[in-house]
Amino acid sequence: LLHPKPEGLVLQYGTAGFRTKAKHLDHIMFRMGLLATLRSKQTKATIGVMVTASHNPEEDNGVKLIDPMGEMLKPLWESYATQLANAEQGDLLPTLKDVINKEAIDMNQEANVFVGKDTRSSSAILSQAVLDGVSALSGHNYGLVTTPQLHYMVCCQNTQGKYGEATVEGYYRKLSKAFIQLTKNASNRTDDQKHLCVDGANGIGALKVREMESHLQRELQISLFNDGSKGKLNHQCGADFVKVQQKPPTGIKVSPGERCCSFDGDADRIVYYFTDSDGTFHLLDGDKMATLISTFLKELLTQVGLDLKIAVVQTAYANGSSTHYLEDTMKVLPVRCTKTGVKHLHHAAQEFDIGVYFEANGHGTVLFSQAAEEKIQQLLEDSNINDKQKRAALLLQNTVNIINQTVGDAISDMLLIEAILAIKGMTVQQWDAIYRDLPNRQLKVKVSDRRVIDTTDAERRAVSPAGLQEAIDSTVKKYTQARSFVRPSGTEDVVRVYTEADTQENADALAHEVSLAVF
Ligand code: NG1
Ligand code: ZN
Repeated sequence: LLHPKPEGLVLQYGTAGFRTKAKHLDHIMFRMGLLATLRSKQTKATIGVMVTASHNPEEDNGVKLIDPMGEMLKPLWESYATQLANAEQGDLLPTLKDVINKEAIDMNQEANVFVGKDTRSSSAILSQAVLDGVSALSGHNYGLVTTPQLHYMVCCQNTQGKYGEATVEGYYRKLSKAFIQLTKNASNRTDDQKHLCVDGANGIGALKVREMESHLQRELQISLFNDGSKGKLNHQCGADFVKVQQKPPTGIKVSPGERCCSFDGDADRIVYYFTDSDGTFHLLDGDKMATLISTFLKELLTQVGLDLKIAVVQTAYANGSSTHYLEDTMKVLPVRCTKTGVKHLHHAAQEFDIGVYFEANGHGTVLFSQAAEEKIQQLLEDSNINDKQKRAALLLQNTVNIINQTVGDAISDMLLIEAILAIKGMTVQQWDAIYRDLPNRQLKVKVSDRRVIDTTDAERRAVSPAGLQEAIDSTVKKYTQARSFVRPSGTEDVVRVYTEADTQENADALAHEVSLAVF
């Protein structure tokens, strides 16, 4: 019997798909191959399966399915995934048949599944297990790719190339072309301004950034650290480490003031940072990126005179200063708050002409409605616009092209940020100074059952257990400029505590007090 399930093992398709120690995943991979085939037959489109555990340790692995337009799997199918994953060996066939019946799947329909993997040592054998499950007539194994590259290629395939060519080369060509066009608008850039330090987290992002570099015609000059040649994946490096520890990764040598960024293990997240001359570390996270990008887009829209509705989507983890800046200082920019998890942000962003969404941890992108893209195109064909408007319209068009709209993408976000800084003639220090982050703290608390905590208002308030929210409220009242919330993690067996306050000491003290209330 191929890929048997260890009896009694129960796993859940969560916000990050399935994720656990690699040794427990063989049967899951095989079954996700089967499910992807069914999803492909049902949608009559290509489906993606990505083998990765993102920012988690090298020993872990995981798997996520990608729907036809390159977006996350539909929630109903997430529940099929969980049912299929947990069916004991004898129940596997009936469970599959149940999905086929419920979804009225025509089993004669052709299927097509794209499979990709990250650089983990377990990924080769696990992606083979997926392929064993793909009984598709034409499955395609892309081998080593970043998560967003696979999302991109699934979308290209299902839009008959309208979004681009469904190859890694096609991805590099589309993004680099837009990048070169954008940076043409930046005059007199020095080599210093073109230089960027990248921490590849010893993962797939490092390999792919190397492949991409030759397409960039030295308009971006990258010093790559943690390229996988020595260090361990995500170990003391990568976007998650930098964000949570609020310090630079090991393995990176930079001078004070130098612009740096870190990818996570599958290159769908990115954070920027620099250390100033007195040694203070400055983190520019997803909120700072969302601010820079939305401000840039808003200015271009004003210049061309397009009336498009632009909004920023965040989660409760967004720094209060960023929300305050966008809503009050920028005035014009509405801000939405959703539950944690990219699918929620993506969904909310789709409600606007232009939706900029970022999680504070650096996962995010921009969505343009079809109407918005058409209006930008029409503008470019309009012979009545002046030179200034024409320039802005071209910038808008190339911005659309540089962005991977299917999902957050470290490489695409990096190119966009670099282009904006170049065009605005802005240093990383000036970008950082747009607003000052409120000191904050994130803690994990181990509890016997994290599911007793129920939340509402985009996870900003706890409705159960009784008394918890009242306890948090009265603690928060003792501090200045303070905010706090708790929620059960969707990816780890912990409760997360988040706090903000006027000083780091106070944010830490508040986090400690709130942890005790949870415990
Ligand atoms: P959980 O474990 O539910 O907090 C984490 C991240 C999410 C998202 C998911 C999926 C934080 C606080 N949470 O979710 O933003 O990235 O993992 O990978 O960073
Ligand atoms: Zn990731």
